[in-house]
Amino acid sequence: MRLLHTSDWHLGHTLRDQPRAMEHALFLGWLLERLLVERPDSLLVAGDIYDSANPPASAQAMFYRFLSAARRLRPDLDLVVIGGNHDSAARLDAPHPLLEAIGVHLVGGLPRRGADVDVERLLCPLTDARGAVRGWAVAMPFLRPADLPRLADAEDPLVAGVAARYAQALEAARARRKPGQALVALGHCFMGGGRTSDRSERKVLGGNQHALPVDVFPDDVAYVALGHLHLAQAVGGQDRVRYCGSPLPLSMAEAKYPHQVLQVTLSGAELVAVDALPTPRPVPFLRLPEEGPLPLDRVEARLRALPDAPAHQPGWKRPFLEVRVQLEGPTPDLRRRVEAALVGKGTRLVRLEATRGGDGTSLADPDPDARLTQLEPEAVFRRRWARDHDGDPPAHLLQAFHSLIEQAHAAEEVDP
Ligand SMILES: [Mn+2]
Repeated sequence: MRLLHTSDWHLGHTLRDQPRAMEHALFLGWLLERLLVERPDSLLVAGDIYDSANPPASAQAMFYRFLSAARRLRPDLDLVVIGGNHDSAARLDAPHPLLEAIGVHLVGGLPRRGADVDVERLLCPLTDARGAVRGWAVAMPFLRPADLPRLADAEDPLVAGVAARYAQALEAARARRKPGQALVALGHCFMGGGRTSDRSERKVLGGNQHALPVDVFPDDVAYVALGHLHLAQAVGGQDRVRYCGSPLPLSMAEAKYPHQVLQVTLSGAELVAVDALPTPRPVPFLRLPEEGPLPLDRVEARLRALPDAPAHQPGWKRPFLEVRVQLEGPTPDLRRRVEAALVGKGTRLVRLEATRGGDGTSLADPDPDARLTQLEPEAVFRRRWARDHDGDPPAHLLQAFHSLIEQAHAAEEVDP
């Protein structure tokens, strides 16, 4: 039996207001092609379908078009989808009656039957091309604190609560399973030892310090298809517990990740192989200068040396660009100068990082005898300068500062 494992699509994502819809459409087209070419028995989507709890209608349409096309192209495919921390559980679950009718097993949030967890709804048989059951999936959505049993005595009640929910569902799957059938789990959670990326993965469960230990998934679970971390990785040195990562970079920090979906091969109840299928990267992510921040005039020269945009380049194909500048003094026209150097280059400036000199210290002196309020204005100005810049402030700025102070005093005298 073969599974395709993907997660963290973040449909509807924008990078500094730049839409990613074409990149998502190309990824989903590529994924449909994989369903036809590799012919996996199941497709597992481990959460963060959408970038936000309130995704644009166009993102929802894209998701439903994909599900409908996947079903049409592969009537025998098991489609299993769970909600992530970015998704609204209720919104994902709303079309459940329709999705169930076309055989899509989607669990947006922890299903309830009265006060109890509806464990049956978490279970999904995994079948082969002939329709024979080859395994059981536990489709556990992202769990919010309200989903967890109260285990006040536990060392970490949140972690213990999540572990208890998995244990309960895995037990139900074991009860269904016949010898030789594989046990598979889906989850959207933060595992201990996982490597995160800056600025992209929202903290889950009261901060990432609540990391799940890998033994939440006992050895009889042949494969764990995880979502949440955007860097593809095996957890705790175990091949069978995997984050597949996001198919696209969702921030500049993720530009160099090997974006992929995972192809998982099982034989009976055993894991045989996990192979990465790299996803297409139609839009380049550039970080300039590559070696780190440089003074503005040198950065401007680098930017002007970029090749001009190809003729008829569609807007969505324009490279994303991060520019890193080392500032030597106040540069109020920084953005304008960078943008001017980029005219005709067909890039999209999504991040302009300015590194300053100075000692970075606070304006208030640690010496209690020299409180900020007791300092002369010029002394405050000099400290402020020293925080961000090296050397003394230039004479013309000191002069300008004093003339502002005089104007402020004059205004005070007229209009107290
Ligand atoms: Mn995510």
